Amino acid sequence: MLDHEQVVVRTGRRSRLPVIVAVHSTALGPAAGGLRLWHYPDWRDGLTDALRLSAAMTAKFAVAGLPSGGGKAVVALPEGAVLEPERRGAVLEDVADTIESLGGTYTTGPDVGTGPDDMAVIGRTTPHVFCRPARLGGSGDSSPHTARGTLAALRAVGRRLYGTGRLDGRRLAVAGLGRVGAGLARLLAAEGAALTVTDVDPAKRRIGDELGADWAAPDEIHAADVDIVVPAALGSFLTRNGVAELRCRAVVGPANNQLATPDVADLLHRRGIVWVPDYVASAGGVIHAVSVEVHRLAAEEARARVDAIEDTVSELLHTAESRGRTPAQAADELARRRLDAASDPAGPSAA
Ligand code: PPY
Repeated sequence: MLDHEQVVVRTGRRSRLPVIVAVHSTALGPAAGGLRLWHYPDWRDGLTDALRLSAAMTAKFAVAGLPSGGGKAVVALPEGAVLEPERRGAVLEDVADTIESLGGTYTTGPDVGTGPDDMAVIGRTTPHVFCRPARLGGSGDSSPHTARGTLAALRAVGRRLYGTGRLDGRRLAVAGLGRVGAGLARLLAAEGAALTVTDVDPAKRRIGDELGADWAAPDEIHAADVDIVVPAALGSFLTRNGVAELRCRAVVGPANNQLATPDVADLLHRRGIVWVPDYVASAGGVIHAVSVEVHRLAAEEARARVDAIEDTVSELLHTAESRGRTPAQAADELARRRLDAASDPAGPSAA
């Protein structure tokens, strides 16, 4: 069964590339979610990604308590394809046309492979775009806020496991040094955490050196001897086999779609490893963008909403424990309750 409200797949008029927009749910409000410009073996893999990522956005907003729905856009690039600036512009205009044709049902934003400058290009065609550079009236790069929100989630887990939200002296392994991962690693290093880091791009080693971090191989970092593993790269970081090799007490990070299969959440729980659902830990970016651009909050108030991820995670961990649930189940149930309340003809109640 298709549980998405709308999925658009088009060949871009200019780029001839597959442009995919998945609107999972608008039950809580107009859908939002980033544009992923990434390589896939087949465009259908991009479609699968868009379907999963947009559903995660619905849950992300529901748990964050924001009146937005879940969507995602994917442009599936063939493996090895390199987009020169002109072609990139054509791709972005194709995406912008598709978004504009949806009339506000879906607003895009940055995701893997895109950033504020790309949002500026899209903004020339459609107003339905978040995170344009500040000089153009947008809220700018969302990645520092995603990093900050993940730090808040880490504090909640630290408090739960070690009785303090301070992370100095804790050992953390950060897998992925893209915009969010590197930003988060910097925040953690500044606080005095001992870091092990990696990235598929060996050039990122420089960042690790700068932070005094150990370097691990990308396919081994999950098994690092640390307190908390932080997935900050592409999805499916946690596989069934990988869970057996973990030596940490918690896995908390900003990457979307961390679990290769949903049952991995139960395996983690059985091993006594705390897993904070990715869509909870990674919500800082959208929380900031929507708070500033839709709700017109001042920077300080938007930051406070991002920091409130710490309370959300604390409550989820508490609920999970008191009801004998995994944090994943507790978060899914909270999202479900809020979505059901919004679709209830009697009107939303305080779910
Ligand atoms: C995500 O949180 O996964 C996103 O899609 C990023 C994002 C950030 C800001 C606005 C819209 C989407």
